[in-house]
Amino acid sequence: EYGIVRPKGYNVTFHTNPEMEKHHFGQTHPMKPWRLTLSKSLIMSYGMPFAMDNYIARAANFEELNNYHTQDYLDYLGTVLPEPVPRDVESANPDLKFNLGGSDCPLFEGLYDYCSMSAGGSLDAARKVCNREADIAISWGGGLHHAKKAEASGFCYINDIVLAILQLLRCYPRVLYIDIDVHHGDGVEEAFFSTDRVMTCSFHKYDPCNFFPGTGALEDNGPKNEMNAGAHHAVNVPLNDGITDDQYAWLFDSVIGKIVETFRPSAIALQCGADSLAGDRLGRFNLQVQGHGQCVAYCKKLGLPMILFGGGGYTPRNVARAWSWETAISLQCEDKIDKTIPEHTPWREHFRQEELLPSLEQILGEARPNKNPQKRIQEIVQHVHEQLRFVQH
Ligand code: ZLM
Ligand code: CA
Ligand code: ZN
Repeated sequence: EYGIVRPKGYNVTFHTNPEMEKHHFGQTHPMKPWRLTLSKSLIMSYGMPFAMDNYIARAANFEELNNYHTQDYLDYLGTVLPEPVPRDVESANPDLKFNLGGSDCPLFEGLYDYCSMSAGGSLDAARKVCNREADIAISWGGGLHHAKKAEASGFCYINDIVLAILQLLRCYPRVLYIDIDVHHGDGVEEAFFSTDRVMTCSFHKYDPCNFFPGTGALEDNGPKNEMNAGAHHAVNVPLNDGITDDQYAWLFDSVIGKIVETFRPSAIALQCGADSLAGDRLGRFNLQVQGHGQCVAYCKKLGLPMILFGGGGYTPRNVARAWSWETAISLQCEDKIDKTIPEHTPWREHFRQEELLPSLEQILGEARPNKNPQKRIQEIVQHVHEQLRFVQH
């Protein structure tokens, strides 16, 4: 009814698993898998599924997870059971194995299934991009960028992004990883630290003592040893509270433009964490749906095969707005959709009391004061351009 048609000349695949969305990290934990249900239903209410190939993501198997994660970590993850009484305080559980069972990475019912479904969606997406069956493949249930080889971290247990990039590397010589989540993409940076086949670039709030995970300084650009192939192949864009759409777009275009020129990626993996939006429960930035989506639009214009991953995002209605808008950008139907949330959707019903005419673009939450002086933004671009003089492919 919205007349969303398949984009001419290319294909989008969409990978979700409704089973994944039913899992709970705990009553007040900020990570709410049902934000995926909200996003999916908004995307459906716009009729977007008619214009793409929709797949139910299968669960990744042990062998696939073992392509990055260690056997002993996976064995433990697969057998450990939740505590009968949930514990909220780390001090109550001093010997956390593999960083599991604290308040950030709690043990919950069906944890292993949740992790393997998230990874399965991202692996399916990577295979579609490898087979050239997808120009853009979307895995909003993935993007769990903090998980380490043998450790859970920051709400992430299995690094679906690393697994998907390893798959892309089987068919593409060089992959560019871009991370617009408000947190530093430390797990992905670490996994590809010593290779020149993957360049990682994270934009994040940086305040080593007060903001998780505390890594990702401007000067952290990979191994310091020039003989290591990974030298200069990690780009970090540390930011302060309140960055706006205009500043972010200028930074993004300057940094990614230069990376594409020097690194010459053959495929892109873009983590679209929605906690960089204004009004996020954990985030600190001032991005609007428009500014967040600009990053997706910029990458799409490069015309390279691409995977879009989810990630953070702790104000579920805003997450649904951003990921719906970015699905529309992928389908090139931004101009065809009505910015007023469709009336007959479970989504509209859900929020009727709060917003009379909820709009796709108008996000919830107060603006934060901008603590990013223009001079600092220019310094960052200057540093990145100097760093990239060492990169030539
Ligand atoms: N405490 N409950 C982003 C991952 C961010 C580490 C400080 C826990 C929280 C947070 C958990 C219900 C991504 C840290 C925080 C309080 C040690 C973080 C449980 C509230 C709650 O109410 C909460 C009891 C919890 C956790 C806040 N944790 C906020 N920030 C970060 C991890 C993940 O978006 O990048 C990708 C998906 N952790 O700051 C502490 C140091 C644990
Ligand atoms: Ca980031
Ligand atoms: Zn985050």
